[in-house]
Amino acid sequence: MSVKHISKKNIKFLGVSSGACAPFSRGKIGAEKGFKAIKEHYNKNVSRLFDKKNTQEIVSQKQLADYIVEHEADFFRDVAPRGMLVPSASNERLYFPNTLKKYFEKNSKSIIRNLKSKSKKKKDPLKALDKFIKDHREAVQKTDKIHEKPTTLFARNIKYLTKVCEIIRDNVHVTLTNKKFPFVIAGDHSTAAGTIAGIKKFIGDKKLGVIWVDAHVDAHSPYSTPSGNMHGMPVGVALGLGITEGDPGPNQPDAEVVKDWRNLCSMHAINAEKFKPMITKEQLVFIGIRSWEGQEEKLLQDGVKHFKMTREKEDGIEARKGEKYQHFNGENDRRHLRNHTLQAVCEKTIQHLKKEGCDYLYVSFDIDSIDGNIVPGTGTPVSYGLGVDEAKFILKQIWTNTEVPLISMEIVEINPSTDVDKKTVKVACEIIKSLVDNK
Ligand SMILES: [Mn+2]
Repeated sequence: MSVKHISKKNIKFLGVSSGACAPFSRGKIGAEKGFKAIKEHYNKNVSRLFDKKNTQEIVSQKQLADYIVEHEADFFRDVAPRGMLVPSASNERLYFPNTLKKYFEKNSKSIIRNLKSKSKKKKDPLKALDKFIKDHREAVQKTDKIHEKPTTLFARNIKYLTKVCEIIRDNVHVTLTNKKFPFVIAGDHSTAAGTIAGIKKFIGDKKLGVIWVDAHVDAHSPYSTPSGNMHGMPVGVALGLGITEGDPGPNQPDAEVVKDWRNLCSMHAINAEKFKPMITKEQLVFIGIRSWEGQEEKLLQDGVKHFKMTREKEDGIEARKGEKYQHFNGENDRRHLRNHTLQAVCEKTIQHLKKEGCDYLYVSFDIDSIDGNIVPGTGTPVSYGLGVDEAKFILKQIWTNTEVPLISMEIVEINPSTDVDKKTVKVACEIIKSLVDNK
């Protein structure tokens, strides 16, 4: 289907009401409320952006909990009902959030029943599970070196995250088939893997250019992750890291994780004979990045086009003392004039993807690309970020560009539970409105 049928005049908002990837970590659960908060804001305001026809909640909190029961209950079965602390791969203690704790308290009997019926072959499934959980925990506590830890933690919750991403993929695909423009509003960034898969499923062999506006690079895989958090991996999924050639990193995930990872990375083309990633690194541009880890640095050095926030003279957006943005002042403010105007950043981005033969663009906008002082309501706020007007400018340039058609957009990581005076929700609404008014 020709993309000219996908008009931005015909937007469909797809809401993912969950912190899909790490609902067990502190704060992350708040991402579930992001979509609802945005909707609420508009319903209360004169300009009502969302109506029933063009808005659909595609992943709910209840679904998320159901998937956990279905796929990950063995790990959390005895931990959740008592609200204990769960060990994480980085050896920190993560708190079991109240919402899910309550769910498990209410449903612990049916969870156990479920597990029993699933483990008919085993004589005493609960005993086996107890042992598994005990071994697992002790192993975590024994060591602080990542590659000696239980390998299942290299891709936490990957099984049900795959489920969530499949739902997103199918909804994005259907939306495009119905000649509508999918505008995804999601919790944590892990969902972008599902969106890209849906677009890819729709466009087939055509090339998708991905513009990743974010403080982070999000290009880990189970082979390189320091935390096991899947929200640090959506770019890694799109690139098929660890499946395609090259050194994927120091971790040694076990066979099951490897299989799950391959499934996730193949979501766009399940029955393909040979694995082909959703995109190659030439089809990717980062804007606004200022936080990454080992293996991700290699990817950047390896020629992936990027505009980082920087205080040095190099190919980046230089962090600047902004008169408009009052949060930066005093002795520690080292922002200078930017090397490139934002206009040039946008032009270079689009020209690069055009030159690489991209037929369509998708922009994945993480609200944490904006300075952490302006948007506290996000999972991992980072300072020295974009201003609101700068973010709006960048997105508008991409949105209105006539070089390569934009086929979908995603906005993520709005977390009202850590927000201050609804600052972040308001910024997100302002951004969405500025684009939608600019069809
Ligand atoms: Mn991100």
